[in-house]
Amino acid sequence: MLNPQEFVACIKENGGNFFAGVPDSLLKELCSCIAHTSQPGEHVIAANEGGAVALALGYHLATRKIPLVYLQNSGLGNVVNPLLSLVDTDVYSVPMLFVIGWRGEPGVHDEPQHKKQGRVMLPMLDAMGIPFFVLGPDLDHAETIVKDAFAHVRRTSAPCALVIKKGTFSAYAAPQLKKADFSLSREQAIQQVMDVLAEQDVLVSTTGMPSREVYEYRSKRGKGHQRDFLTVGGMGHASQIALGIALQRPERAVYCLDGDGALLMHMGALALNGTLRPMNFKHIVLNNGAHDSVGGQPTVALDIDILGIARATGYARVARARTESELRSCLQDLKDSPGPSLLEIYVRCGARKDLGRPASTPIQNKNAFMDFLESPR
Ligand SMILES: Cc1ncc(C[n+]2csc(CCOP(=O)(O)OP(=O)(O)O)c2C)c(N)n1
Repeated sequence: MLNPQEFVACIKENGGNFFAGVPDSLLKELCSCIAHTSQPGEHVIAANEGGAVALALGYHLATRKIPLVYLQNSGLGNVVNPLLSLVDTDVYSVPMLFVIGWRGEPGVHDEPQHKKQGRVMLPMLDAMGIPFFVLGPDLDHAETIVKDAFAHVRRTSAPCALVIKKGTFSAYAAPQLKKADFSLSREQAIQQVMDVLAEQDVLVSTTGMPSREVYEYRSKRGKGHQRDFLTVGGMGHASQIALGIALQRPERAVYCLDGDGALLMHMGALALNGTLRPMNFKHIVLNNGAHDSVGGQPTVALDIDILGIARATGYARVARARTESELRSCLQDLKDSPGPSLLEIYVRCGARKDLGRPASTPIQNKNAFMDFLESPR
């Protein structure tokens, strides 16, 4: 296994002193080492992976140095546009090193949303003309690879990627970051929300653990999964899926359960939700100030005024809940009043160790959801 500290030291020895990215569970140990060992201004957790590429580009323009961009391969799609239309040798020819977590590697068990991306990642890098080195737990010459990768980036003034297999990095003992200590857990908040939904209401839940918590609570209540669309991939797009449904089915209340990391990832969605004014659209943001599902790396969401942004983009009602009783009254109001509405719930980080994963397939879930949407009120 690679020691994250030695790996980061090696990156720095080769001249890599700026890191931007979106965290990944497979790169969790590396991410916490980068966060812990970087000085202010040397590391930015970006809103999305395309933004990380842009930050890296800006860093290079200002310093002539080589930045490092880290991401889960799910984020490759977000990277493609700035990469091909700015960073590429046909355009500005910008040197940068990518570190990409390989979810869905063929032959390694993973969730359905990672399978296709896992299969096509190396061909995608090939098609984009990005040379790559694959790093796994058995590797004993990572230092040479990092050196070669930097040399290549320098020589060509173009990107190069290090693709990281599952289990490559050993544990990094980071000092515990101070986390917000809210009284509600995300799972409690989700259950409270689901308890107040009417029979015909539908729910679109965001990527990561929130969707797993939704699925498990429905299973526990034995009511089937037809009311829920789980946004298992496409992080940041849950509210636009909900908007797409809400606009077509104005007679049904459509709830979107969002995460703060996901909200930040494609925040432009708020402007559409507010401006198109679907009265049946109810947006709930579970704000723990972190990418909890992939290791708890911080977001800036507790430092910004999400309600103010929603209000400014045209949401009809906004509210915030921090406790169970505040949530009870906010949910009643959300239910009774026309939207578009946004309810922000402050929740603490953490999930149950034994949290399950959906037992049915995405296609089974989709079909049940569509049939349910068609059923008469
Ligand atoms: C485009 C993309 N980038 C990164 C990921 C990896 N990922 C899955 S869940 C998650 C964190 C989500 O954070 P948030 O929305 O705040 O919800 P929380 O887990 O904190 O409840 C990340 C980064 C992904 N699935 N897709």
